[in-house]
Amino acid sequence: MAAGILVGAAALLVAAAVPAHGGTPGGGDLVVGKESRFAPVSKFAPSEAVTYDTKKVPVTARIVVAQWRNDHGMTIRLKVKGLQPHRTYGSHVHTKPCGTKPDDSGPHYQNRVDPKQPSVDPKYANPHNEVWLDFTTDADGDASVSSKHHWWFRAGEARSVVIHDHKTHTGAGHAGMAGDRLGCLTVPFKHAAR
Ligand SMILES: [Cu+2]
Repeated sequence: MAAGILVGAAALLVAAAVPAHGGTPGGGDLVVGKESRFAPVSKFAPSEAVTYDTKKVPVTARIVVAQWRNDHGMTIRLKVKGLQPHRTYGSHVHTKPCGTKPDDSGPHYQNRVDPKQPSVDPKYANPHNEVWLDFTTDADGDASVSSKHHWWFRAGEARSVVIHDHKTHTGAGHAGMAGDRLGCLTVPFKHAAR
């Protein structure tokens, strides 16, 4: 019974994340929609979202990630519910699936890959060459953010969305850094325009 209620609530979230009548961010076709409730590492199953800090990303919180294909390329949207209120978090698309350790999700996905890793060069570590989804929550701890790109992911190289402790830095030497990895959702992003 509890599971049924959960499924119902989850369906509502996806409906909220995916506007009806094609009113998508940038328009186009929804190609990926994934949602989950955060689970602590001790109960983490690879299909779920994981929290590494149950104070800043409570197990009651939810996450929805969607990817659209559209005329200009793709749009990625992140929605969260029930995080800490009035708080700014950093967030990005990462290259590996979530795991029991925060670093398991690997570095950020980059369209043009910085030959020097870890990448802290603003020429590569910026919101146009990577997918940044930083957000600030409202009084309920909810937020929604989207990011548009004129390129598509390479096959198998975009695997998760990570939530970080603070807003993403942009300056030379620390561009792309956003503090501790607080939570993560493994997402089966699509890699080709067709
Ligand atoms: Cu990140």
